Formats: sequence, structure tokens, C-alpha cells
Amino acid sequence: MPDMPDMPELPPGAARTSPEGARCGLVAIVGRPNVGKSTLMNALVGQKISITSKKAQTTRHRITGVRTVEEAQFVFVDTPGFQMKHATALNRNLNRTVQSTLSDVDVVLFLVEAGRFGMDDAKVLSLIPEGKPVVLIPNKLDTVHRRSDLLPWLKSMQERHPFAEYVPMSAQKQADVDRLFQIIKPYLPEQDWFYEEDALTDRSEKFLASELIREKLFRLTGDELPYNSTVVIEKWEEEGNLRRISAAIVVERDAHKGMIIGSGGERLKRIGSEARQELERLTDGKVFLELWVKVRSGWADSEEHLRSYGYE
Ligand SMILES: Nc1nc2c(ncn2[C@@H]2O[C@H](COP(=O)(O)OP(=O)(O)OP(=O)(O)O)[C@@H](O)[C@H]2O)c(=O)[nH]1
Ligand SMILES: [Mg+2]
Repeated sequence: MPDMPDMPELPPGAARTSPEGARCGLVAIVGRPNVGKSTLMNALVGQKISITSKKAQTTRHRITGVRTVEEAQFVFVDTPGFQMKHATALNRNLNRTVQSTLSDVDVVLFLVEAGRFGMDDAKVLSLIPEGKPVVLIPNKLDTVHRRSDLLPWLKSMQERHPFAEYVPMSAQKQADVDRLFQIIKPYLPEQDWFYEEDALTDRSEKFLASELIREKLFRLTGDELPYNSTVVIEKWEEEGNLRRISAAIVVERDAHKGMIIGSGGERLKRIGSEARQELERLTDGKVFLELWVKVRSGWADSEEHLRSYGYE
């Protein structure tokens, strides 16, 4: 083994052997809320690592997804949608996550909605450090009816920033997603892999479980539910192939509690049963899930609460 003084500290379970000519690098996925970052990340990794929904600001954490293709290991980093509304502690925390991720990656996938570039997109672009290779991904191409309409827009994008590549695509089309690997590969440095060949994420099962519950909460409640509700795992017990999980949905107001529970408890029941089914797939075992709703006013505006709920 040659000396590699500049290698980052290897995470637990890191790869000990890499093939001849190995490449490995960090690929950030950034963009304003709701452009499809997490959808793309999951399609790239080949498994649901990061939750998605129609609501803006679904992703709250920096989430790593790993995919190894031949000699190249791609370490994708999904980030929260950078947002400019509401100056709460939660939003400041999400924005910090985006900024700190950008500083130490090898290449950036910058997602926008095909044909659109607003102030919110411009803000994200301005955060990317100078000299970093940026791949422009106009996503949701399937929603553009006339592709030719996109040409003048692409030209205007060229004038905005010297993007390294332009890849209009749809994160929901696997063929489009698969093309990305060859496009990004040259930007990965030649170095040993950080993770084992079959690694998918550095996040724990417990973390993924709380996220899956939050996804069902986001998907099964209407726009009336403020985005700043969260999920905390309060009990996690494993007996052989069975997991007993108890989780609290934390909201800010009594009125929100009622919305989640629904009439006769119907909605909470549905959230619980959809979450349980996915948890059983995730853990490949049986799951008993106990869900309840708790009111903690002002949690999203308190740095202390944020930390206790796992926001770094
Ligand atoms: N039509 C279409 N919809 C898409 C595409 N990619 C994502 N979506 C949808 O866009 C919505 C937002 O997707 P997410 O992946 O959660 O977006 P995000 O950028 O991670 O959002 P935040 O985490 O809130 O910043 C979901 O309803 C997706 O199903 C696409 O290529 N085409
Ligand atoms: Mg997301």
C-alpha cells in the first residue's frame, strides 16, 4: 500500500481493498426545495435512502448514499432544499447543512426544474464555491411538452455559469439516471474506496425508520400540516427478527395534533400502517409500531430542541 497522508479518516466498515485504478469521490446534490434531489439520489443508489414528497422541505439532514459501479465508487450527498422563507432555527440549520456540504465535495449536481430559473435557484448557485465542477441538471424533463422550447433557456443558463456539463433529464426515468454515472465518473479522484462495494448508506436503520415515518406523515396530511413537525424514535427493541418500535410525532400546536390523528384516529392509523409495511421491507423482518403525537411548542425555533432531535 502506498502512503496516503491526505486520505480522510475512514468510517467504520470502510473498504480495505480497492481494485486497480479505483476512483472514489463525494457528489453533492443541491437545489431549491422540491426540485427532485432525493428522488434522484434514491434512483442513483438503487434503494430508498432519502424520503420524498410533494411538500417542499422534505429532506432535513445531509444523507449519504453510496453506489459502486465497476471501479468507481460514488458517494452521493443529498441535502435539504436551500430556502429563503421563514428565518427559524430549523431553516438556518438546514441552510448551514447545504453550505458545509458544498465545501468538501468533488463535484456538484445542481438541480433546477427544466425551463425555470428563479431567485431561489440563483441563491443556491451562488453558494457553490468557485472552481468546483458543477453539473447542471434540468430535472422533470417529462413535464416539458415541447423540448425545443428548452433550447433558448439552456443557452441563457450557459451565460449564467460555466457549467461543466448540461444533463436535462427526469429523475423518474431509470435510463436517464443510469447515464449520469459515466458523466460524473471523470470528476471522481483516483483513490481507494471509502466504503465496502455493497454499502448503500452511512445512516443507521433507526434513523431511516424515523425518516420513513416522517415521509408517511408528510404524504398523508394535506398542506394544512406545517412542515415543521418531526419524528422521534423513543423505543427500539430487537428480538430476533422482530422489532418493537415506539415513535412520537412532534408538532407545535394542539390543532396540529388533531389533524394528524384525524377523525376517530383514522389518519394516524393509516400513517402507522403504511410506515410499518415499509419498515418491514427495510428491516426484512416483523415490526410492531406504536405511534403517538406529542405537542412541543416552539421546537423548530430552539437550537437546544433541534440538537436533542438529532439536527447536527
Ligand atoms: N414529473 C416529475 N416529478 C418528479 C421528478 N423528480 C421528482 N419528482 C417529484 O417532485 C416532488 C419532490 O421530489 P423530492 O425528491 O422530494 O424533492 P427534493 O428536491 O428532495 O425536495 P426537498 O427535500 O423538500 O428539498 C415529488 O413529488 C417527486 O415525485 C421528475 O423527474 N419528474
Ligand atoms: Mg429531499
